[in-house]
Amino acid sequence: MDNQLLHIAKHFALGGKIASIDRLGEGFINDTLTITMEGSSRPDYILQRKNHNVFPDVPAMMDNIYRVTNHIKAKIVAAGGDPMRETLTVVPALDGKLYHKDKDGNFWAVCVFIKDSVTHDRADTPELAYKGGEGLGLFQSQLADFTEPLAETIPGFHNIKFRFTQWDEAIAADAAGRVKDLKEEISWIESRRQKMLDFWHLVETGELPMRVTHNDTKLSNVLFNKDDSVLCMIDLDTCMSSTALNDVGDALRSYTNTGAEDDKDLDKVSMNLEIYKAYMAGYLSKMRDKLTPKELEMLPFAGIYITFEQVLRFLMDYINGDTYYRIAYPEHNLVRTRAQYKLLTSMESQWEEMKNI
Ligand code: GN1
Ligand code: MG
Repeated sequence: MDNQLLHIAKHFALGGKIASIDRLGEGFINDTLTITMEGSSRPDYILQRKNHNVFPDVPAMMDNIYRVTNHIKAKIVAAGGDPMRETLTVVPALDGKLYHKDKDGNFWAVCVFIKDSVTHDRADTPELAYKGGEGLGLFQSQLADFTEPLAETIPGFHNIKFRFTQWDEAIAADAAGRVKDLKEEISWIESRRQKMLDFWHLVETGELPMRVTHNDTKLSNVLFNKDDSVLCMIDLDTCMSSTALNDVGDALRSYTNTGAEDDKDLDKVSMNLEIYKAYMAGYLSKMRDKLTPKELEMLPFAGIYITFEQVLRFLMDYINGDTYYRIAYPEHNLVRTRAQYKLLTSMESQWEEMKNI
């Protein structure tokens, strides 16, 4: 076992002797490991190095997660559920903080590993999409009465006005000298600028209310029991205040895609309307009575908005010289941009159908 990792893990209130620390998955942002205690046959905790380039204020992020999960726990207890299973549990450090800062300035955090659970990478069936929608709907509904302010851990995360400010700076700086070769891709962004800003205006004026949102709602962030019933939303790093529609949009962006986020074969990429329909039904089964008429009216636009934002973010990172997203090969962010743009145009071409649903 890596001694450095062991040293870090020992700062947390784990109650026992650590048997092993192993790598888990490959997120774009954080490094994730599991901790298995002596006497256990399966992992007991998740240990994560939080990327403090992405999350400038890790203590505030952990404080958000702690307060939100405690609010959810109270709801679960009131409903007779299991508060250690049906939401995340933050494990504090021995000094009482919700994180540990190591000698290199890295931030680490621990939460309980929820056993006998599964995640899915792809919504291959409408049934699974429905359940994913239920997962998000449940999360948002448990937090619908959470009124304390949350820290904005990534400033302007799904705020397109702010993204356009970053975008204009990126184009002007042209840090990687790539702008000259991206005329077509840049026009995809510019031709939709006003429409996207108009949507965000509804948030700024309060016509679309602020709620507690998850902000990274892909299917792999929904945890299921082994029988595929929904447990809870995981990966709460980006949990903050925003419009509920951003969460739905980000889910639709990932669930409905018939291809991969970074598919090189654009013929494989499109929006699956059946999956769209099922996700919405699952989400609305938990949230319909909580949403305002304006939220319901604007809901069909949610996928278009967030998919557009993702095109912009991938392309902007490519223009910046790949400083944000982890890439597997030099053109990766450009491939991602094109694949997400294909998805966006597929959504746009099915706009009437989405509205009718
Ligand atoms: C990032 O690392 P991951 O997959 O949890 C990103 C999301 C993007 C996603 C694209 C904090 O999430 O916003 O939609 O990549 N998270 C952050 O795959 O920027
Ligand atoms: Mg994430």
